[in-house]
Amino acid sequence: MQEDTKFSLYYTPLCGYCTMVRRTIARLGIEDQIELRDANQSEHGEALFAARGRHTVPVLRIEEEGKDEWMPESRDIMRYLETRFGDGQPPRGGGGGGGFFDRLQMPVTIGMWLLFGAGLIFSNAQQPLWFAAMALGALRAISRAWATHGLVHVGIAGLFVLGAGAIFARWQLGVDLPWWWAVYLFAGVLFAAGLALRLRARREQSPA
Ligand SMILES: N[C@@H](CCC(=O)N[C@@H](CS)C(=O)NCC(=O)O)C(=O)O
Repeated sequence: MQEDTKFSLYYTPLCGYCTMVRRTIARLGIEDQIELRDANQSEHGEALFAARGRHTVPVLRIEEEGKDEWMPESRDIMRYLETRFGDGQPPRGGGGGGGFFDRLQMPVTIGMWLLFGAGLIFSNAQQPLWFAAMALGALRAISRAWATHGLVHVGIAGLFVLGAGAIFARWQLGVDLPWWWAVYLFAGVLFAAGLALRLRARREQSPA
């Protein structure tokens, strides 16, 4: 029966969520049953966009019994693969399984924003407040990088650690690193991008 089903995973090499799904595939030993399609290659990227109207990866395509299903969301894909090919247990690991760290992502993100905002209002306590915000950001980024092993997520985690270190050096040691403002700016851009992605993902999930 399974032989009649064709599975393809649309992914990109640098995407951490895709790496997470690929680790599940490797763990289940089903590499030979799932064709990997790099969405950076135009034929695959175009097919993905034609089917879904967006380029977001990972997406598992399931062609079965005349149906052609495109399944987005790394953790849904992992859960599906576990159920279909594994022991049916939910996947382990922070970012992928809806576990403890996963549930912390949203409160931690809100906490970061509040601490940054508070730093703007209470300028006499700006350094500790912004340090706390950066430290929270670093923890969040590290937990995500830990879960996905994605190169981009590891890079973001490194930048947050650098930012927290820069603010700490300024606050506690009085060292004025000339590039500290660039770190704030970068963190701001990341927050805004993260928020935009989250809103888009929510929009993507809401229609049936
Ligand atoms: N919540 C999604 C996140 C997927 C995601 O953000 N994918 C990124 C790459 S790591 C992406 O495709 N970004 C480009 C886009 O959305 O067009 C999941 O877990 O699968």
